[in-house]
Amino acid sequence: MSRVCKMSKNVREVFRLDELKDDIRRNMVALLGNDPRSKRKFSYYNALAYSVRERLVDLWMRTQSDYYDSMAKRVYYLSMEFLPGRFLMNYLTNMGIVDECREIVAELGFSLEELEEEEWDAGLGNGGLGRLASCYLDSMVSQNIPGYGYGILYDYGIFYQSIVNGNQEERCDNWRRHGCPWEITRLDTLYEVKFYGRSETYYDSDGNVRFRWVDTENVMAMPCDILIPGYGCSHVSNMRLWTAQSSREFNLSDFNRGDYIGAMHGKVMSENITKVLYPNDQFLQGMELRLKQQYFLVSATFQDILRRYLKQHTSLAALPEAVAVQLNDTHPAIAIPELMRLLMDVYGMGWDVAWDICTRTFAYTNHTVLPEALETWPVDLLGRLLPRHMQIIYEINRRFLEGVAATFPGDTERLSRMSVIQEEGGQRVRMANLAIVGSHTVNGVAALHSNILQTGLFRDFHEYYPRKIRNVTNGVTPRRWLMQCNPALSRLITQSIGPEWCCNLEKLRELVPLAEDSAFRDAWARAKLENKRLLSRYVLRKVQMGINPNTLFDMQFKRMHEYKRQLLNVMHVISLFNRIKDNPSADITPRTVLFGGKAAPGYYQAKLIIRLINEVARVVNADADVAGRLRVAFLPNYCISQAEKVVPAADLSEQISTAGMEASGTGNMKFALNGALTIGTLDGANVEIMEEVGAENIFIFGLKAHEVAEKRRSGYNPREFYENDAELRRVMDMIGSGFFSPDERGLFSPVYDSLMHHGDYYMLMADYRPYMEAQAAVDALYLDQDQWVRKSILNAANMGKFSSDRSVMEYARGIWHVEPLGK
Ligand code: CR6
Repeated sequence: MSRVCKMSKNVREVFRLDELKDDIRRNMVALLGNDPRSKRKFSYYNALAYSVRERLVDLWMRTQSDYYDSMAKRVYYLSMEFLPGRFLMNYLTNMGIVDECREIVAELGFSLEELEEEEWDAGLGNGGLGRLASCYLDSMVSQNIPGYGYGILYDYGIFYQSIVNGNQEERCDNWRRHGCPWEITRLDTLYEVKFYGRSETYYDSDGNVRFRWVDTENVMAMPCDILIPGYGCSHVSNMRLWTAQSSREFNLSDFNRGDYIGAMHGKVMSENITKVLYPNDQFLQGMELRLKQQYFLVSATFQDILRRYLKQHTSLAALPEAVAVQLNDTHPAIAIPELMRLLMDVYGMGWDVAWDICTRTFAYTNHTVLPEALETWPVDLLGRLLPRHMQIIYEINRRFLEGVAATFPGDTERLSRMSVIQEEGGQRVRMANLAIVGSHTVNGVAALHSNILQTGLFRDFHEYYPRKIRNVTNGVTPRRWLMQCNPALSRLITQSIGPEWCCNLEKLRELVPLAEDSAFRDAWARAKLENKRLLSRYVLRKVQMGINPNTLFDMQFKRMHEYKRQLLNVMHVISLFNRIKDNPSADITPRTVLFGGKAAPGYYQAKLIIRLINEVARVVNADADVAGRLRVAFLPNYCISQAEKVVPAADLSEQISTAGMEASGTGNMKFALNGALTIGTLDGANVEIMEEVGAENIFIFGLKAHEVAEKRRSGYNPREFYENDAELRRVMDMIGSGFFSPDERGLFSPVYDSLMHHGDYYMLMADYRPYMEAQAAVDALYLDQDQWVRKSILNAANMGKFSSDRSVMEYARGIWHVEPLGK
């Protein structure tokens, strides 16, 4: 922390702020070829971005030489997704120059906020998993843990969602079409990535049988770096994102034959690898292109890791002492056979030595137990694309199963459950099993989830490797998710307890006594109201709807998925609507219910629920009896920059997944950190949030994870709830009969049927009444503003645990075995 305070004193000098204005003008001309007298916001945003970025390059190079000089062990965070959002404000926040920059920009005739709005989000991820990776990079570099993020620079990130006649429509997210000032493209660094071909044996000069991968089709990987400034900027790291380039010798024979277009076709095809992010959240699409993307990331990254390592070491034997690789889910798990291949086929090691190095290098994080998300690849597909890897996987499995058989003699069922190769229904490679076998540590992302891994999904593995599976509860960076997105609240907190909280979130506890101070409560409420006003203006701009900041802002923003139960929230809205209609003079707590989230383009049911939300909103918002008491809106295109507006303005955070299904959740943390009260099930990290904030400061309802499992075993009958609960029955009948879709009565039958006729897998019917009761408690508490605000303060004050600084430190000490540099 002292580092940060020291920094802010001479921040003008360190970042040459006196020259910033001139640099912006210079970059307008030199880099953008624009006249500085033009008042184009987009040009000024870019000129500012370049001028900010160039101030970090020096620090970045210094950080890199620090790493070299100290021979520090490095962490490589391999992830198919990063979700950084916008960079400008994050750079300024972490550099500590937001206010200074605001003044300078004003002198140029702009507000910082309007220039900020010119930046397009970097949406290189689907949701929580990608955003977690970005939070972890922020926390690594802010705590001087030498590390890098490695990923893919997709030309098209997560699609742009618009709502047309109530339905989701997808547009491509061509986020770099006007360039991206944060990228540093390394045109001169290219690695070759191989695909297809075959594995052949040969004898080396000592007469040993060796393998080589031949007749391959090659694609080049080019790195693009984006700097990641740590808070206070004593360190600056980067993420390195790969982009596919055709290899130059590609299809030379076609050229020679005069088939120019044929040769170009190959070039174009090979560059397709990094074109587009698969837009599925927790659903395996199983396309060959996706596996190509995964191997492309892994192969390029390992060439880079070994190049850097071999600059300072002569033998690969000490790799695990210098390199820790974290696999963000199984998406990059092909890294395990890849490292084996490199160590054996390229560097000539024997199996046992190579395997020992491998298993001391890798660790794997599991992010879901949903069966449809667990990756398996058909053996013939994987074997065709990566023939040598397939051989290695078979050999890993053979040796592994030998060990299992020795420990559990005669237990063939266990062998087939644990095998890396799934036999039933055509041979497939189980990537989770491969990742567990090839890693020294496996972790879940919240206590409950890790427990479910140990006793459920990975139970056999937990019995075989009793210390391998552990927990590291997720966290979020307080820099972006409080300091940057919520200046009103941050200012108040800093005035009250000093600035240290943003690097030591546990400090927020000092707010606890202030919850009893009515002047502080007033100030807290004013900050919330200010944020609600800002959001109201945004909603008006986005969906042309006025919302009243003095109503309870009830928010559910996350990917659309049945297990997250947006539908349960809609059922509550319909119930409120009916209560008002039945008794128009009823005294009810005025609410604004806001939704946001993308559905995977092929996920029919999730898209239908978006439509239902919009149709319910249409009916509710048009009703004169309801006016002023209930409003509903779906905000299109939920993304990081939208979250930064939504999160600070929430009163109530909806975290209502079926217990046992949300691995952790991180939105739950962001909302509570910004003073929202949570209504939620005992799922994922909600359990730990309750432990931290106290059961009296959170609205917990519904089945617990073990009860859900028990009900599934013993037979669950959703109809029973329908028959015994008139209010629920009425809601269901309205959905099923077309009350919300008068022009297309059967539109929502699939929603009705999934609950009434197809078993209600996510148990909404069972949780409806408990949810309604919890919502009634919310209403009652909101009427007592003093108590509500008190609890809001206590929520934020007790969120210290959920800083990603804490999570990253647990990984560093317990899994990566690295220490912060300079300590
Ligand atoms: N969808 C989990 O569902 C968790 C994040 C980050 C998820 C979510 O509960 O918070 O990962 N899982 O750990 C996957 O993406 C596979 C997610 O974001």
